[in-house]
Amino acid sequence: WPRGHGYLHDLYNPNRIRPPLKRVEGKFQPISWEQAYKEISQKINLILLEGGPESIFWVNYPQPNQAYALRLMHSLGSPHYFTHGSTCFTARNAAWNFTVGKLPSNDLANSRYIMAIGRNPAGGIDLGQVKDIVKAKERGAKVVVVDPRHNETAILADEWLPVKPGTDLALLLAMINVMVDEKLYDKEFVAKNTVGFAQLEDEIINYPPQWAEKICDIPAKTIIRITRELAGQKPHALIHRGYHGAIGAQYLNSFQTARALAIANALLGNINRKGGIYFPQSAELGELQPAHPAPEGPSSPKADGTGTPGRYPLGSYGDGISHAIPELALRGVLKCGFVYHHNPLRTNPNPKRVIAGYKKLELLVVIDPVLSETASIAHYVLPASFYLETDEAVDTKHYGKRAQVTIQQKAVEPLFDSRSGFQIIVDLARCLGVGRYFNFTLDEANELRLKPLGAALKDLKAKGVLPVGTPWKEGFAKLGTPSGKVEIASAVLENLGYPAIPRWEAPLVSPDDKDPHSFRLIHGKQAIHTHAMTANQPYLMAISRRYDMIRLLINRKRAEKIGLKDGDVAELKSLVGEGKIRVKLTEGLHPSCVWLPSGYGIFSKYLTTAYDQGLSYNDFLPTLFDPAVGHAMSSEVIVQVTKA
Ligand SMILES: Nc1nc2c(c(=O)[nH]1)N[C@H]1C(S)=C(S)[C@@H](COP(=O)(O)OP(=O)(O)OC[C@H]3O[C@@H](n4cnc5c(=O)[nH]c(N)nc54)[C@H](O)[C@@H]3O)O[C@H]1N2
Ligand SMILES: Nc1nc2c(c(=O)[nH]1)N[C@H]1C(S)=C(S)[C@@H](COP(=O)(O)OP(=O)(O)OC[C@H]3O[C@@H](n4cnc5c(=O)[nH]c(N)nc54)[C@H](O)[C@@H]3O)O[C@H]1N2
Ligand SMILES: [Mo]
Repeated sequence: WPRGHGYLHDLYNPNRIRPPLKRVEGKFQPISWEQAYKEISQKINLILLEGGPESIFWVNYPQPNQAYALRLMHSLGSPHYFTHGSTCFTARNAAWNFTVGKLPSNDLANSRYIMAIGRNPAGGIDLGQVKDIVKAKERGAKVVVVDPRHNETAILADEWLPVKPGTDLALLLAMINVMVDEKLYDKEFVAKNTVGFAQLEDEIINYPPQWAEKICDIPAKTIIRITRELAGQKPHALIHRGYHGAIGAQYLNSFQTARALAIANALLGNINRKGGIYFPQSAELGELQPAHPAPEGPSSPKADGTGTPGRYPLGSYGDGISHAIPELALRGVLKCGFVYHHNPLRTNPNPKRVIAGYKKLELLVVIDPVLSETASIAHYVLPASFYLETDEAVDTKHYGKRAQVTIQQKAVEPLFDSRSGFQIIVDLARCLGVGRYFNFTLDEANELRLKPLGAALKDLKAKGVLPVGTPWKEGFAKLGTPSGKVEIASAVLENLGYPAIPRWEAPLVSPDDKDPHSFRLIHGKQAIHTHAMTANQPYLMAISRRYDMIRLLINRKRAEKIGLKDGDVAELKSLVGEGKIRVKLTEGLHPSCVWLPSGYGIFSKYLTTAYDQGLSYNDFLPTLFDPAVGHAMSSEVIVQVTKA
């Protein structure tokens, strides 16, 4: 709710950019659209001669027009289209892909037992999921939350297990151990629909609950009891498939943790079952070709190493590793970039390094409604119209039981001189001499996208959202894995040199038990803010202040040991950053960590409401790449906490 209301008001945010801007000797000057396009394409033509098409990239938080951004890069011959994925979800996606072939959803409403491990739908909001959890509870379901912090979902839960951060893998391995040892798993499902169970039986004996207790801080008897309860409700029981926290992109062991989580679900026989984990109905949008032939595409691999054997074999080629962009820029591999609906200077790890990298670019074009941190160092800033002012490409939503097709339509005429993302992509293509790949209007493209779905553009425009395809049906069908079954043991992983069965792997770094000032720095969403982009919204910032939300959470006992009282200012130091922030003492946090809300720490001086309020976890985080997936490992950071 507040996020929707607050974001709505951003339409009139006084910090919005009016005309396109060009940076001249450190100062922004207005420039016309046509002049900006002309200068940008001239620079790109020079860069193309010098560095070839591979030196150009586009990075965005995907929007409905992402297919056109990719098409623009491909029409120039560049493989370098990136999303934010490596800072969000790539470890989780990779694990589900290797285990069941794709990312599933959770049938929360019909579940009898819900376990959420490092996933907080009431804070990292998904309102539909919160409603479904409440529905399940009203029908008598039990909800267990595993989180180092007593999060917003824990308020709805029957039980909170304060796990030691970075060690959920031990908990999950022990739960699997109990399921196998006590034969609590779904024998028929396992026999028919999985491969590798015998190997799991052999290896899982290494991980009894008594072993896990010492690592993850959850008592063995609790692990045994929870596992029995969960399995007692199978197949209408589930462990949430996860998003960002714990298994998304946080730890060295996030991929193994997500694999163990997927396998624990499969042992419950809940794959594509009511009240379990299910495969949402998909709706494939239509193609522009043959009416509008696709560009040939790039001939070189992605420079970040995704899709290249031996580099990041489990990485996502489609998303790329976007937080590698600054490194590739520093090495001169990337020379020119477009940043759209994304703010890597604030949302990537290690801002000093990110700034150095993005500043090294010969040309940086940022497309955003405001002067974000990234926009503030760009050569050109193109004012993107806000979603309320924009007609966009049709899109699909397929994480529910019925696929949906959606359309974004403007509610008001664009304010100032802003343009839609789609328009900007088409304009850029024209100026760069690849306009032939964009010889269509938005409506024509939308008609083609809708064609195979049997929905008419006219109806979609009237309704905004239409259900398409067939409704979900319960039951196991052949999966997209090599065996067509759930891969408890994965031969592909083994061939790539990774364990076929999840194996215990410690986090990359751990706090020093003997040092009272040493903590792991973890983070999470607050329900009223979106990433770093809503801190500048005056109403939302007013809520943050009124409810005193810009604070570092610290375990009460540990705070007292280092002389910190509630409301004191603490100083935080890591290998790469330092900063000061007021602390809030709590019993609701595991003693080994401190917890920072992820929405603050804005340092663009153009964002006048949010500027210099609070800190961001990225300030403390070194530039890291998980060796298999390439994700940012955003909680592998130790900070020294002292009274300021
Ligand atoms: N500090 C911090 N870092 C994070 C996170 C965090 O919460 N805090 N979360 C992590 C996760 S889970 C994710 S998914 C990523 C997200 O990473 P980002 O996508 O970089 O995050 P946002 O803060 O949402 O930045 C979005 C940018 O889009 C702009 N924008 C907003 N509306 C529009 C629009 O209509 N059109 C255009 N063109 N631009 C628009 C905003 O002004 C802002 O500059 O960050 C990761 N890193
Ligand atoms: N309000 C709000 N909602 C959002 C977003 C937003 O920016 N703001 N962004 C959307 C996006 S892009 C995303 S990715 C999702 C993210 O949704 P979630 O993944 O649910 O959100 P997070 O807050 O990143 O992480 C969830 C929880 O993981 C906990 N955690 C941290 N470390 C560990 C650990 O080692 N083990 C365990 N078990 N828990 C741990 C944190 O304390 C936190 O409560 O939210 C989406 N919804
Ligand atoms: Mo995310």
